[in-house]
Amino acid sequence: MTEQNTGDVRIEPYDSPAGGWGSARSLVEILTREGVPVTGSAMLMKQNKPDGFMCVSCAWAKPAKPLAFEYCENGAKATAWEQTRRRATPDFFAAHTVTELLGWSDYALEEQGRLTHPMRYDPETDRYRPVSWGEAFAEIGQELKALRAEDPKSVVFYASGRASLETSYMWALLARLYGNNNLPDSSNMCHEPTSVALPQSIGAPVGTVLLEDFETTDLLFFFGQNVGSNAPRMLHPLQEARRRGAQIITFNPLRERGLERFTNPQSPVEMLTRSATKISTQYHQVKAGGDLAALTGLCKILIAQDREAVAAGKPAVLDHAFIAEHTNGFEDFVAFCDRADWPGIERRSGLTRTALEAAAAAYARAKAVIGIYGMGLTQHRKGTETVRMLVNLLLLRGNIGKPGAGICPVRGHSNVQGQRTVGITEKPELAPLDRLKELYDFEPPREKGLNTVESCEGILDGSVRAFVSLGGNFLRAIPDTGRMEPAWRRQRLTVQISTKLNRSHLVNGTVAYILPCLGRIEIDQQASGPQAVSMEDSTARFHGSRGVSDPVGPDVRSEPWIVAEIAKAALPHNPRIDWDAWVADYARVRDAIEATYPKVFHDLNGQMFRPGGITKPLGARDRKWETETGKANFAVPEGLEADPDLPERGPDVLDLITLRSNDQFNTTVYGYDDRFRGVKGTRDILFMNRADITRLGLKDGGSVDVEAVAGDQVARRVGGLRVIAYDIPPGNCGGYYPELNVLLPLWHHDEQSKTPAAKAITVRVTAAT
Ligand SMILES: Nc1nc2c(c(=O)[nH]1)N[C@H]1C(S)=C(S)[C@@H](COP(=O)(O)OP(=O)(O)OC[C@H]3O[C@@H](n4cnc5c(=O)[nH]c(N)nc54)[C@H](O)[C@@H]3O)O[C@H]1N2
Ligand SMILES: Nc1nc2c(c(=O)[nH]1)N[C@H]1C(S)=C(S)[C@@H](COP(=O)(O)OP(=O)(O)OC[C@H]3O[C@@H](n4cnc5c(=O)[nH]c(N)nc54)[C@H](O)[C@@H]3O)O[C@H]1N2
Ligand SMILES: [Mo]
Repeated sequence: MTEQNTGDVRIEPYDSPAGGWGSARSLVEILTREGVPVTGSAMLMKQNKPDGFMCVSCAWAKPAKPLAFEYCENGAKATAWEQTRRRATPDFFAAHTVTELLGWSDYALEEQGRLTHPMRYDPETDRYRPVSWGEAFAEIGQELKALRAEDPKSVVFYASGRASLETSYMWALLARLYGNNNLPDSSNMCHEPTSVALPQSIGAPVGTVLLEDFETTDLLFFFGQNVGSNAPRMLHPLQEARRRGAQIITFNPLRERGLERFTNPQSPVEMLTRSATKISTQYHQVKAGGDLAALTGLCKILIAQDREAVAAGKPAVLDHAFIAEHTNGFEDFVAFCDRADWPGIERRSGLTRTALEAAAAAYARAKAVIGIYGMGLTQHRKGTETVRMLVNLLLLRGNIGKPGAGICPVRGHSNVQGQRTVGITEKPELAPLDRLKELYDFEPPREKGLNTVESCEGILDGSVRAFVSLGGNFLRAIPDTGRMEPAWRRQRLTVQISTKLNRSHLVNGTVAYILPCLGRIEIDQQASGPQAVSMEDSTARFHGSRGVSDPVGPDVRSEPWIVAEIAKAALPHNPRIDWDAWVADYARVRDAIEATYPKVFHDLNGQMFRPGGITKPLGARDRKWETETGKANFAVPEGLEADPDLPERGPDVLDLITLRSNDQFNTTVYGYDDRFRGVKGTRDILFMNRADITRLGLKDGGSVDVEAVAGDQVARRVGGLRVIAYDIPPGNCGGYYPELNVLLPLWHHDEQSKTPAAKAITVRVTAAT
């Protein structure tokens, strides 16, 4: 493994709150390093403002009345990273062979700066060489045509969740015109359990909570979401809610700093007095994958208390009127909870009945409750069931479809939710195929396409011949990277539309291209003038975004232009689609989006810059359940185990959680510090419970090897990690994604949605040899 450290490694507990001075310092460091002016940065002033650009980091809601600085430490880091003065020019590529670059860390690759020129892989010299855009599209078009003639299903069109609604709409149309629904996106590794669970439970594929609900809620549950690092702007509404007296109950194996204390870096008083708001009022360190059991315990307590209350003639604990009018499957669910036994619940959750009773008591008192969750719930074998279990808890007291309440998945990439809304999906039933047929006079493919895991399987078995990628770093983000890399090279064609160099570019197909594109922060000049784009946030609101800074270079093009050129080069002419007119004026793409989705979009062009955004219509918010039963459905899980089919486990086997540090955005590594967790200068670490360290004969600070226990004859190992004694439940250990993806078997995924189960990988840890 490439070493992921700076040589100056320090591990010290970090006592400060999230936000605060630590955040200000960390930000200045990165702005300086990337050559972005620190003071008076006009760019940052426009971040997440109604007339500015929408942050390229997370998807959290954008308020109608933004703060003076409506960005967080990590949003500003993302801006600095994109707006860096550094450039990965053709000279850089001439100086390094691809084989040499394969030995570089993720950090070192992206730190070369923005890509400036279209590049084609040259096998003779093992280098990427510059080509003209014209040559690039001619060859890509020819290759794609040849593959289409053989089998249109042999090509995959991947999208990472950053591209705008406009680009995404064009991308999905390109794939369908090409002849497949092979449209995996980063959501397949992320919130796919949400997209599967919520339609089953409440008839809507996305969360129901709006930003205003934070103003009236009494209680927020936080399941497996690390707000301080991954959605820090949410700390402001949370702080406000806490000040009003709302409770926050967290379930997380780790004591994450942002969920404990927060100092608002934009409040001079808080900064000077070093005061902080306590965020969580209860903190439950559930075992990895123990949420299904913990949630069952909570529901079991509430059901039992309700029975007692009703029998004693006291007010009911459950909302029986809501359950009767709006839900289905309640009796079966009650039977399941009654059957679940306490020793099983306590063992699997790692929490005591008393602890769960405290959480249930707070829930029973609260009038309006929000259930927030992230990767800690979704990335398990039973991820979809676990999400449905959280909905069950909310349904018991009518906490969906009323102010201050609802289900709130915290989405990842800044437009990942929007991509689904405009057709990037491998599931044909989610795309308006008949409408597309009508609009564009072609026969859209009706067969299910490949999701992320299935694309990987196709690459392994040779049926996928080409991978065309709209952003992202697929090969680094997926499971089983050790098995996938050699298979990846057997593809005929790899094309990646990217802003920065990453490892996916270096493991190339026979014909391979890197196409450099503009980021969202840059001014995108087209025939009709500078263009705006739109996106959807985590609360299903659409916002316009306008670039504010100069393009990084003369040979860098916009994503819509690149997608249109690929379409023109690879597809037969379609008189109904004028790709050039769309590129000349993105408002025409928005017209097409509106024509395709008349129920969702109305006057997008006119309203997209409205402060606070356009609210997407969602039946569940008004208790209109668009499910098969016409009601909200309680779900009965199979059992309490979120990661059931693991092989026989001895006492030396641990469950590994793969985590993000505070200094990364997915596979983009900004630096080697994880401030809140007290790690400095390294990513080569393994957090372990002290008792496990002793029990396994290891040493705090010692070096260990980690091997996956998958029972499938494939060797999956990572060597030389440093053990850190940490406050993590016994039997669990933690380390960083993407470095540890080599340990994650491809088949270890959520049963229903196929999201890789990256939060519970069974491993054996031994002293380094
Ligand atoms: N700065 C920054 N922002 C980001 C990203 C980034 O990498 N950096 N990534 C973006 C993307 S694409 C996404 S999807 C989101 C991801 O944001 P999150 O959903 O926060 O994802 P993670 O950091 O992977 O893990 C979330 C938390 O789950 C906890 N956890 C692990 N296993 C379990 C479990 O079994 N049960 C429970 N209850 N908790 C568990 C971990 O301790 C961790 O605190 O953030 C987005 N925003
Ligand atoms: N073990 C483990 N694996 C995981 C996870 C985990 O928690 N644990 N998390 C999963 C999750 S939630 C996700 S979302 C995936 C992330 O998977 P991806 O979305 O595929 O990966 P990113 O790291 O976000 O992609 C970074 C690259 O995107 C490109 N890029 C950046 N901005 C732009 C832009 O504006 N346009 C274009 N065209 N390209 C751009 C840059 O070249 C950069 O190198 O990883 C998943 N993998
Ligand atoms: Mo994600």
